[in-house]
Amino acid sequence: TAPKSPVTAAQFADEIREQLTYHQGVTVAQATPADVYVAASLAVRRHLMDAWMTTQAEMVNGHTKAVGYLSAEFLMGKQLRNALLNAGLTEQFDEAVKELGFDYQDVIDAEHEPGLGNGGLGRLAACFIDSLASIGVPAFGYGIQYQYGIFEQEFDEQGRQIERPDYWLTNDEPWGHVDYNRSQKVSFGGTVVENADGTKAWKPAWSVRAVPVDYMVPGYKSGRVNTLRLWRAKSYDEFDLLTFNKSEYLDAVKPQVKAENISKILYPEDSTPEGKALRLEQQYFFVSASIHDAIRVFYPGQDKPDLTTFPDKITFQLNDTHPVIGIPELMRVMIDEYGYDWDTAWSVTTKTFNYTCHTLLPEALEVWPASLIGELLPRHLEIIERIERQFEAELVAKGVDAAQIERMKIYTGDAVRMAYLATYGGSHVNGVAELHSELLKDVTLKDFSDTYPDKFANVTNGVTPRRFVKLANPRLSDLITEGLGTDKWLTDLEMLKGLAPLANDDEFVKKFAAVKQANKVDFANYAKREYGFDLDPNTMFNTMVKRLHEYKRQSLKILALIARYADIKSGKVSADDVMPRTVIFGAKAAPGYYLAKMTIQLINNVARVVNNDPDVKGKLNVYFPWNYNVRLAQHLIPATDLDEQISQAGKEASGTGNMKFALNGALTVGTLDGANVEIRERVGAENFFLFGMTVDEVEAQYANGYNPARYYESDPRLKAAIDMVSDGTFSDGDRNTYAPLVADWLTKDWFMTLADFTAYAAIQGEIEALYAQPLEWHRKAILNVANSGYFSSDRSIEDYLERIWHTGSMA
Ligand code: DL6
Repeated sequence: TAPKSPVTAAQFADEIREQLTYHQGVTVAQATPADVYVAASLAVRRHLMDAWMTTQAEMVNGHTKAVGYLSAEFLMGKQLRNALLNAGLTEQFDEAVKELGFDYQDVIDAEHEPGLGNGGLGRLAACFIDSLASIGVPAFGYGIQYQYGIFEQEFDEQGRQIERPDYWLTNDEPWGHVDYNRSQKVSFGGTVVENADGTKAWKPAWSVRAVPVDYMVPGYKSGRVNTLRLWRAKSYDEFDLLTFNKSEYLDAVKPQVKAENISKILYPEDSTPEGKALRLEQQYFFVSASIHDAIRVFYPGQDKPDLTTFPDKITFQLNDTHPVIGIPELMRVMIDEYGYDWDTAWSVTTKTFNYTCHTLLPEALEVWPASLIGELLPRHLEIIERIERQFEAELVAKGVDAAQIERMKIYTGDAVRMAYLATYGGSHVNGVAELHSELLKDVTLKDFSDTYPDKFANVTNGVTPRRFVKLANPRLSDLITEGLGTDKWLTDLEMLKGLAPLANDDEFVKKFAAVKQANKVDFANYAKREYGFDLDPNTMFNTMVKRLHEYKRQSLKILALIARYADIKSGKVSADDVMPRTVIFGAKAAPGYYLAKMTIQLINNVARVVNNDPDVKGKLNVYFPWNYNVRLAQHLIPATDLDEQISQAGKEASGTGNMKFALNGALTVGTLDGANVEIRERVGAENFFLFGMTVDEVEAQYANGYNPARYYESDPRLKAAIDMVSDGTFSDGDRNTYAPLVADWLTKDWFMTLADFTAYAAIQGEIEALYAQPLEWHRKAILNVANSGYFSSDRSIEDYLERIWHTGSMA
């Protein structure tokens, strides 16, 4: 059931007017699109309010355990259209806005996207809370309300990435309710003292106030509205009047700055000790506040709650290692604040937490210096030490040999390995795709899986079809509904299988092709409006969007593209024989990641040179819209013909872009990595362009001493492409600009871009031959859509419920 709300368009227009008048104090005539956006958002919130309150009450009083999704990132995307969809008010809004004299698009565009995540991990968290609410599982998302989310990306004249702060909270933000009355105190530093009775007490040196900012998470047609609670750091000593009156203005606000820095920015640069400290402060800040909040919520008004029942009230999912400090924190809370003994606290803690690992890169598994933890959280370090002693004793009792025990140390004396702490301190550990979960067991956490095999599980990621099909691709949604004769697929995505027979129905295939073409025209218009690009919708749209990282291998794509350009320039291939392609990149590089930023510069300059070269005009075009974000994804994915998922096998934990593209009818060129493996299995090997080395082949190459120069020497097209990067073609004749990148390719190439080049270049012929037969291409694209229902985040959540959380929906 949808939340009881629907009103007529005229009534909804009145509600918007009412908000404009009584909340904002402007008339319709005075209002700007941004005013209407705020008023409409507040009006939708009102419609969801009853369901929100009921959901919260039933969560506390009901018999279903709740889920607390602890995540340093929630990359939500814009809220208004999603809230309208889930409140059943989309059409009313469209008409109401028109009636008020505004352009629908202007109002939607007035919303500033909250960029509270870096990429896949944060967007997954957002998909998961959408699915939890849509399935009707009581849940909290717990995270941080960063004042500045991921940076806004710009490119300078030389094509280099410039990072600017993202002022997303500068204007009215109608979605978050700042609840000062439910704040929590979070403390840091100081010392640990021993009480007369031998118990320990932490005497912290400083504290901050964690203020919750609550966001509604409306389910689609579930009648449930869950909560995303993002913590904002405030100071208890906002302002020192005495200091100020001595004209020491900056000193007067120092405590305020120190406190507010905690929630200032997503992922502060952590190459310095100060940066590391701030990261740990952030992690502890939101986790401590969330644990205390859950106790407040589930044991209302109780001074002496029976916390042995805590794991029956809530299960905390640790989204990567960022919230793992929650394990010693719950121990501390139970022992020091509520007087439980160690064993009881340990039993509750291990039952409460579970851990999802999202990486295979060793450097992405956080390891904190023990000295830092000792300084910021001295009591926690003591608890971690004791966990280590208990752990080692347990391993000895299990007969684990000394060398393995040494390898498995959570606390080495110098450092604390958060992934190991999470694995030992929780009930389950899961990877995010089948291959990833296998590699976790066989490589990354092998010692742990050998010792605790029952802890390990897989839950393959998923994406929400509401945002990434229904909202992003209304034409395809309508066609699916027409093809299936129902719109129930939006909550039961496996129903898409019913489209498979239609891949043989030429009429349906033509309609499908028309949808794609219309989406491409839309994107071309959008790209013109937003970026000034001139995209030709009659070319193949070939997209690679994701974070810029060496393992994802944007280099492979750009080298293949340069090779194609060189073929045409040298006359080896006649431009007339080239199938026209528009290549679209989207990617942000971490501000301190030198080679990634240089790759961005290279892509931009290849785009500049190629797009201005009359020899390839209309045949090869390259565009790099800056500031890739959820909004751009929603425009670009539905318009894409060919999607690139070309990471080195064994490096991408899952990928979720791959799922969004398949669901929107793009074909994928990809390696056997992450969830590509499962996508290919499901959509059919014949409907997926596979190339490149397998995990085993990659490992064999490492073992034999990988030599990239060998590939450079043996493939003339690769050599020509790399030489073109070196010879200044893409740097106005300067041979030094990309020297570090070229040197890395030729001497190191850790992710084996060069080794996979020949296979990648070869498969382009197959791709183009198929694209030359539109009906056949679109048949395969339909089969991708039809067989991707498994990749709904609703299915991922069902898997978590069954394999990890052991709870269900309230419905
Ligand atoms: O699980 C969500 C997402 C996966 O789809 C990506 O494959 C994976 O790279 C990403 N992981 C992270 C964590 N850090 N690293 N590296 O962002 O998670």
